[in-house]
Amino acid sequence: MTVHDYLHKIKREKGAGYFLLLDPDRLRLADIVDLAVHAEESGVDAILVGSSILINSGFDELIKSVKNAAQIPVIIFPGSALQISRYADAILFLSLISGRNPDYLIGQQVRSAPIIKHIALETLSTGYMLINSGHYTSAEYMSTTHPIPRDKPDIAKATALAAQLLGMGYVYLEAGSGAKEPVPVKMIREVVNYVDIPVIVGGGIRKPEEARERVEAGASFIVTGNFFEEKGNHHLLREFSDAVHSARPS
Ligand code: 1GP
Repeated sequence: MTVHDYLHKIKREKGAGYFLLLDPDRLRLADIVDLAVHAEESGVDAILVGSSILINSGFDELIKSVKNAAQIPVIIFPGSALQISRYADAILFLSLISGRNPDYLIGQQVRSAPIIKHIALETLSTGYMLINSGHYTSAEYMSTTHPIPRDKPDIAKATALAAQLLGMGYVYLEAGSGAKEPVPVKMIREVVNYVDIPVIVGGGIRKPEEARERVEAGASFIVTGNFFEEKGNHHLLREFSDAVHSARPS
C-alpha cells in the first residue's frame, strides 16, 4: 500500500491521524530511536523526520535507524532539497504557497525532483502554508517569506483552494515549530469547509486538548514535535494520540 493510501485509510477508519515530528538537529540519534519505538506503541500513525536547517549530517543513517525501530511509515518533512533519503517511505513534496519566494515555491523542487525520481521515493504533494504565530519562526527566517496573518482566514482559504486547484493532495497549516500559538481553530474550520483535500495542522500544539479541538475543526492530521523533545513529556504521547483518534469534526 502506498503511504498516500495508508493516510487516507487512517482518516477513513480513525477520523484523523497523528504524526510525530523528529528533528535531527534537536534530538540525539539514540533519543530519536527511543521516541520512534514509543511513538508506535502509543498509537502514532506516522513519523515525520526533518529540520528547518539540518546541521547534523548522516540523514540516511538516521532514517534507516528510525525505519528499523518502528513499522509505521517514516515520511520526510524537508526543510530543503538536501533532506532526501531512499530509506524513507515517502516525502512531503512541499511548495511554500503562503510565501512569494520562488526558490521555495519551485526552485528547491526542481533541484530535488530528479533525485526523488532516481530513488523512486513516493511524494505527497503538499501546499505548505505558514500562519503567523506571534513570533518570528525559523521557517520564516529560512524562507524569507511572510506568514499569513492569523486573523485573515479568507487569505488562508484562497491559498488552500489554489493548492487544490493546482492538483496538490494536501495542505499543511503551519504555525512553526515551537510556536507560541497554534493555528487558530477558526481558520482551520474555514479552510476545511472550503477545500476538499486533507488538511494537516502543526506548530505549537502542547496539549491533547489543543490537538482535539483542531480535529473537531476538521483537521485530518495533527503534527507535534517540540513538546516531545522533553523526555518528561513522553508519557503523554498516548494521551495525544487518543485525543486525535477519538475526536470527531463538529
Ligand atoms: C513544525 O508543525 C511542526 O514544523 C510541529 O511543531 O514542534 O511546535 O510541535 P512543534
